[in-house]
Amino acid sequence: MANETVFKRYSQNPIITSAAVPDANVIMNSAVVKFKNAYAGVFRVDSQEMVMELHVGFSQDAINWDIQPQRMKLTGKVPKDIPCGMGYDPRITKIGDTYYITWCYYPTPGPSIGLASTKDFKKFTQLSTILLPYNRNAVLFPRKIDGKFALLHRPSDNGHTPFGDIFYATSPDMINWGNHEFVFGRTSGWQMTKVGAGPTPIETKDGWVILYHGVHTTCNGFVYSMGGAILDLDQPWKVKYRTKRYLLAPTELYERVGFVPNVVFPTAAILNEKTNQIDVFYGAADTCVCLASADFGEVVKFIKKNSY
Ligand code: BMA
Repeated sequence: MANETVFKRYSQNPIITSAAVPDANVIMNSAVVKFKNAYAGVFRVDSQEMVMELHVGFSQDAINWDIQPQRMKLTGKVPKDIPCGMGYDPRITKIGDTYYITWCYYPTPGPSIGLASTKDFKKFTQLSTILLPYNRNAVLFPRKIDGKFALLHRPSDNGHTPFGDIFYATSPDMINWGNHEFVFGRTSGWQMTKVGAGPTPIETKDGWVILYHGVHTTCNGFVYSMGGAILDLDQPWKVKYRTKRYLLAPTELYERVGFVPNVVFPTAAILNEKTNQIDVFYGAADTCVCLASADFGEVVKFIKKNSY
């Protein structure tokens, strides 16, 4: 296909459309992980009322998904007056035997980041609202760094934010977050306007490999593409490499045409440790979920070779 780098699109894309849930308007930016001997996920389902909801789903092969028709149920510290299971752009990170979900929602007048945990994808416990307005996306690292939980996040504003940079924060207990460090910001070209973290960082001997979205502003609006970076293992706010070329940009019809045109928005990655293949799940045109795959070694090489 045109404009491909090391990532090749799945020939049967999109893998999930609004047909997967009754009354869905779109199903897009969603989080999936390995779970037992199969896969589980939390999906962003925007309803036909144009309300953003989270739904749980399961799959045997990570391609064919059964997504529950009802919203995800949360117990725990769910803010009063917020319909349970509302929100968007979830990420899932496994730490030990627990899966943590971070997502954006509105317990206040502005976008904030919620945190919930589950062990079985049946019972979800909300732990807290971990980042106050205005913040639109956050993803946890899969282990403690220097004795603390860690995440990447992206401060925002209340609208279609015309800026956005990636920050690092830590917590002793998953509830109280601070020690913010700037990681990297917008530069030029496909990432000239804003950047935001995507799937859970992957630990390698070279550092934490991250995939992120970058936004270009055209006379016709924003264009969202995917890039990659490698962050220092012990001090992840130190950027070792970062792609100057994109890894994947809206090119196919399902990426260029949809509810919001020209969007490739990566939110999950599954690395097969036997084959070293990485599968990236991304929202396309704010309409559907797509898959692109690569040899992970080639991704690391690409990031190093095409770095600023
Ligand atoms: C961002 C988020 C994403 C969306 C993207 C493109 O600000 O709202 O959910 O995919 O815009 O519309």
